[in-house]
Amino acid sequence: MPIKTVFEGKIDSMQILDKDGHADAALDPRLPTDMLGRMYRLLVLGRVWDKKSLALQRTGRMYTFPPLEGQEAICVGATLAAGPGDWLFPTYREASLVYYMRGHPSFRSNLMWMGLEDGLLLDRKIRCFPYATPIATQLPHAVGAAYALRMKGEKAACIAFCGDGATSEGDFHDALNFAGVWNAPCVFIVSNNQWAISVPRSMQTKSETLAQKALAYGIRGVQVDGNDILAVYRAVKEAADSAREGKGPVLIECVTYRMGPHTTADDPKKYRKEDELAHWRERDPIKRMQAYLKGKGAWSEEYEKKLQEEVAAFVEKTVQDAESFRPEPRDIFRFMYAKMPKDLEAQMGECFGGSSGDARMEG
Ligand SMILES: Cc1ncc(C[n+]2csc(CCOP(=O)(O)OP(=O)(O)O)c2C)c(N)n1
Repeated sequence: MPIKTVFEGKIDSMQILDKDGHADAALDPRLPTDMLGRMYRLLVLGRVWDKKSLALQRTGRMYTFPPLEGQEAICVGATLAAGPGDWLFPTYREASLVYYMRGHPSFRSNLMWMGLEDGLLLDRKIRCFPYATPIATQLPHAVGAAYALRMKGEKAACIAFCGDGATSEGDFHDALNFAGVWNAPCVFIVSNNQWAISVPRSMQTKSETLAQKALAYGIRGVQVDGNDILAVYRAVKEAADSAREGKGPVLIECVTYRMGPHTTADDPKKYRKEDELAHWRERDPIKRMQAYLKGKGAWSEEYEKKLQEEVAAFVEKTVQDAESFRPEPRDIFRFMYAKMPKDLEAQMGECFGGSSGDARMEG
């Protein structure tokens, strides 16, 4: 039998802004200055909020928290690229920033990390799913939701985030397979931050890229520089537009680096080298966007000073609002069921007197 090639795959990689903030003129989406300013503010806000949360955790005012430092460009770029009707499925790491960008009150995101369920009471209108801690479980949910959107005739896509470690989970592969077979309007964003807690990317898979995992499921895969917000924005916009048009799912691998610990319970000094961190610090997504803006005459020391002050005040207010929030004790009972069983209602009556009404998580 003659031998013939039955499949050949290739993965393209895109970078628009290099590490010094120089843009590739052919690829630059040439976004209006107000949009670039919005992007930059959100990147800075992400960093400032993250550092504040770390400080709160270290001083006992917040529980375990997963820092985002270094990965801000992915969720900011992707969320700005999403259409208003699209649904977003973040992980624990980018959830606060994604929810805020979609209209969830920022203090509620702080509540999430203060152990209060109230933080995850998301208004359906913002079209975001509550994040799930079990790795990769949001991916089949996103594909199911994408399929449902199409069945309902809504021209919208689902945009689901996961990490490099998640690509070793069965749920990741189930999701890609279903997305391919159903041609579901779903965009998968893999934030390849090089580490899954203490497990390096090299121990995760022998594949040269994570984007190529898409090819096995018959869907398009692309790699972008995840510290380059313009590349992320452009790739996600193109992918979501084409998914909405019925052209199928896309997987986007965003190459980045987790600059901080996995969570506040982790100490990365135990398993990774300082020079690795230094290499990535030079590729910081915020520094390069700042250099790009400066090159366009849209950044100055004065602008930065004002922005830092505004963002710091915003984050302070977010903390104050979260710390002055008082949860409703009855919610211990009310969050569990859509309709409260009689025995639970009786127990609640014993604790607080009176009757319950139904749970608050309706609609
Ligand atoms: C199903 C499952 N297995 C194990 C864990 C424990 N765990 C929490 S975070 C994590 C690493 C995830 O790494 P990655 O997907 O690369 O995302 P990152 O945390 O780097 O953003 C693991 C193994 C979990 N939460 N869920």
